[in-house]
Amino acid sequence: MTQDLRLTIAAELERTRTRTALLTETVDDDDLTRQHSPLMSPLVWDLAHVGNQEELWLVRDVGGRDPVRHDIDELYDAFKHARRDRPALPLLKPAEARAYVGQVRDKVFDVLDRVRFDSSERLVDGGFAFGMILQHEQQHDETMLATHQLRTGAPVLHAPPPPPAVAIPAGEILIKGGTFTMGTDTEPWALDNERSAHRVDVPAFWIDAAPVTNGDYLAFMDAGGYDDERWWSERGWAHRQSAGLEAPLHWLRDQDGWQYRRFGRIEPIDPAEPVVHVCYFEAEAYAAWAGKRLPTEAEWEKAARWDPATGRSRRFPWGDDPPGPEHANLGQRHLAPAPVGAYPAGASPLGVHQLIGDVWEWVSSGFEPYPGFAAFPYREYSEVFFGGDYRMLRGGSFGTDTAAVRSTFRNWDHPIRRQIFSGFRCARDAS
Ligand code: AVJ
Ligand code: FE
Repeated sequence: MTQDLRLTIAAELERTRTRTALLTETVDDDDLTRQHSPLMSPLVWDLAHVGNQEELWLVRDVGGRDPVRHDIDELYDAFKHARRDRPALPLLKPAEARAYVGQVRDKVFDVLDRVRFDSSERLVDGGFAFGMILQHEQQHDETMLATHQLRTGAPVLHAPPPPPAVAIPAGEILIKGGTFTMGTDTEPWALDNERSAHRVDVPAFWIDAAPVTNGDYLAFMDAGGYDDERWWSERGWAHRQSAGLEAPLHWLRDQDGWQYRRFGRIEPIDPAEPVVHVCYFEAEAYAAWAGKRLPTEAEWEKAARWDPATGRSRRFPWGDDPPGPEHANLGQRHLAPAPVGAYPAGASPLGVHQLIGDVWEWVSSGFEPYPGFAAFPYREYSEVFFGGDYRMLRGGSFGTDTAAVRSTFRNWDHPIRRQIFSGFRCARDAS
């Protein structure tokens, strides 16, 4: 058992590093060190930051080893320097950063060989610290993928297109009222904000069987949705005006209509694909125009986990099995969301499709702790963000790795952000 866990962790660490390498070796040193958007770090910062977190938690804390580099912690502390200021820091050069993450990783494999998972120490129990650190790397890999999307120049990432639609999801699904279990005590690598499991009473509601598509969203645009204040919240309208929003990020207009630029390629808009790169305020305006609203976080999680046959909350919409390629579009296997209806095997028992993968889904809730929350192992992962100007995002995107998403996983961002792989689906009251 312990040996199995060791092998699983080693394989996951290797798999994750392969992805990091792909994202940081397909571009030249200039692209690694430049800033592609003030919203993002230079890629070379993400790379060394991943290594530095791994060193802090696994080499020094779990392993009790001497520092690999004792002099760079401050440079790679996300709270010390804002993203926009990071290019001006005396960062490790690309070759130094690669050597550093490699040295850290060698020590981590040594720590992994010797660690006792059955120790009473909560940090290593069930391999948690390793799971946390490989999820952290995967989270930064998704951030780096968003940086690649913002980068200009010739395409460097390649992947087969997502699978075609093979099912037609129903329009909306009724989720019966009643309590369900939200959050978890049993997911070994769940982060602090997903804990603990608690009962939540959710009145009956309707939820869209699939994310809102480009076709749906174009109808909102064609109906003048961006120019009609009625559909926007007060803050949303102010932002729409000041930012000059008129289409999702990365959409380009020419004489024939809209196209998008995706990882350096210009492509026609696929009306069957979930809309991506919209901010919370755009999602909210679309929902109002459609006579609906965004789901709450509890509604989203009930739709994703609650099994009406047993009343139990499951790990994923399709059951308790980990995500396979037949279930969901995850892990940068494709460089786009899949059309609606491409993953019938991933649907919930009630027929809600594509909750996991494709696009992160904005929900209407802010970031609040669950009852009995305890920061673990560090306050800066979640606790310092509670009550801030955030909205939650659920379900992961095509750029989220399987190790970094669960039906309990909670993501958040400012409501104006749209450089992330964000889309949404709508809900409405049943009464
Ligand atoms: C959970 C995605 C909001 O990227 O800011 C990475 C994850 N925390 N390093 C982020 C995270 C520390 C976090 N999100
Ligand atoms: Fe980080």
